[in-house]
Amino acid sequence: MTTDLRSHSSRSESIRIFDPAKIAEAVRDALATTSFIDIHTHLFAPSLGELGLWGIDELLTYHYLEAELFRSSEIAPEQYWTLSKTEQADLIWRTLFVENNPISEATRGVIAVLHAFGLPTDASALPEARAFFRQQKLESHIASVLRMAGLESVVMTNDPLDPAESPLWLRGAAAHPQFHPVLRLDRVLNLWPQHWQAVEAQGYAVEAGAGARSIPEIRRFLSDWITRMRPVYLACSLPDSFLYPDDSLGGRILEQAVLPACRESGLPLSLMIGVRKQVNPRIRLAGDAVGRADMRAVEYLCRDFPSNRFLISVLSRENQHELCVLARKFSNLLPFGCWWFMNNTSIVEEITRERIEMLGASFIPQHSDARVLEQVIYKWSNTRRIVGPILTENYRLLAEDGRGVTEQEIGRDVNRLFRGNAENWMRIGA
Ligand code: RAT
Ligand code: ZN
Repeated sequence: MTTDLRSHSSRSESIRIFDPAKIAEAVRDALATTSFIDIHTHLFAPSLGELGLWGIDELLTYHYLEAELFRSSEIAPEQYWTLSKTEQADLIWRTLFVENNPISEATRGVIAVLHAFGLPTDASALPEARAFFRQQKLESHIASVLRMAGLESVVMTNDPLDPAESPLWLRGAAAHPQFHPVLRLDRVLNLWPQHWQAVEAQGYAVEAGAGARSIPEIRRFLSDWITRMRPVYLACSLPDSFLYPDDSLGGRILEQAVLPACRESGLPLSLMIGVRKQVNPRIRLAGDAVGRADMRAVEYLCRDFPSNRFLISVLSRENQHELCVLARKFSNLLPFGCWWFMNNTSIVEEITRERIEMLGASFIPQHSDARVLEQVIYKWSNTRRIVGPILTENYRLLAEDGRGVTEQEIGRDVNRLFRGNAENWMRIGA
């Protein structure tokens, strides 16, 4: 009996599908049954304690929603920041979910999360949602959220110079099989003058100018943190004005300390390029904007450092096509995700189509950037919903051009896009 079933399923797997409706079904199935790896989030393993955000009030005070609040409420940012978390969440709920329809991507996400837990979604939903989240025990809640999101694991963002985070690592935070660390270097690469003393305080002989004496010490700092954290990659977000080659302080630290550390450890470097920090500091985390970057910096890095591997995401829509072209030139470049202001249905659709057409399955279509645990539920359901029709369309065209696709081949692509490329590049699961 078992043998019959197996031979039946292997027969159906090798059947080439030409019918668009059947292709769509097979794609939906592959997307629904593959556990993804979320390669960039701001979530934290339970051993990192209070840093991990979850629950309805955190969902409502997400900075994407705070930005929207100030467009629909008279409240001044200065006054908003004096409110308690609950008062802030109440105000955002009233403004964006009661007095307005939650039709933006970020507001719709909160509705999708409530719905996924079987909670009411109408104007009076907030008290019941709060009661529900109060009852959850974190460890089991994490497991069920990841299951609901169809995720095998998530990649964190870990800052060795964050005064709230670094002591936890120095004391030996426990690893968690579903939360992979990442050594995030924004303070080292972009903000050295403000943070070099924190490196010095950890026992490294560095100085403000990051001169020749400091470089080996920065390398020692990186290598110690790589040993301590066991990150799956090193990372930095960069402004639209990022240049390479560049004789600035950050440019020297990148070239002389960070890139050698990556080569030595065999880890990729993730560069997220195009953020214009704090164009409106009054709204804090929501106050960053976007600018078009000069992609020649990426080109020269990939060309000059063929033994380094670069995971690249760009924030400007205008840079997306150039990124695909560069990925066709350099196999040490892996485009990933539709980052932040790119993570909207219409733009994800456009970018993903373009990437498949230019790169096949040799990229990572999405990451969630979740800051609040339950966000992975809506962000990954959005991704599956958007990517399904795009893959279907590509297989339909392929069938029209003369080659049907098998279920197995569809599964192979979905697996490569949403976990295989990550596993290979980051040695996750190795
Ligand atoms: O999308 C975001 O939440 C941004 O605020 C940033 O955190 C960005 O994703 C980053 O990692 O710098
Ligand atoms: Zn992020």
